[in-house]
Amino acid sequence: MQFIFLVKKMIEQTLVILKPDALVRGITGKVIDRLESKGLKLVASKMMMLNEEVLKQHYSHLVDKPFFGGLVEYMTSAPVIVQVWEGKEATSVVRLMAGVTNPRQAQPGTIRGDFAIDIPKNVIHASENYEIAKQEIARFFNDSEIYSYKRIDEDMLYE
Ligand code: FUP
Repeated sequence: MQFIFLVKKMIEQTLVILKPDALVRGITGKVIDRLESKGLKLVASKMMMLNEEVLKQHYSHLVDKPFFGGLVEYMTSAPVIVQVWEGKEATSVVRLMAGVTNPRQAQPGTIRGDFAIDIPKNVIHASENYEIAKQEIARFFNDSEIYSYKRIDEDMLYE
């Protein structure tokens, strides 16, 4: 019983944004395929246009940076797909899979390392840590928009 509780505790939900360049370049499927193949579970997904107001909240740590205007321009240049992915330590797993901010420095094998070359056009947003993930998910989704289901391979994926 205690063991099951510990395993459940490590199951996290994290926020992903497939950014405008992912949609405009038609590579959303490739990114989603990687996350699904890893064993992560898509539990919420919606397409939307972002605006400056929500970006000021989402990127509050960057509002004073000289590049913020350009970041808003890029992030509002086309729709995005906002998603919640679930899995064991999902936040750090997705961050690792995304790669570092500057795609030229991102490792090959990461999403940014394989699909992008210049900031801010780095394909994907992934929550920085679990506390931030919870805030970001609440920013974009109501509880009723986040689904619960079992993947058919879940028993094989997890110890
Ligand atoms: P990350 O957590 O990797 O998405 O990185 P940040 O939160 O630091 O940055 C958010 C976004 O701002 C990046 F994805 C791209 C953009 N950015 C720039 O345009 N210039 C910079 O110098 C840093 C970030």
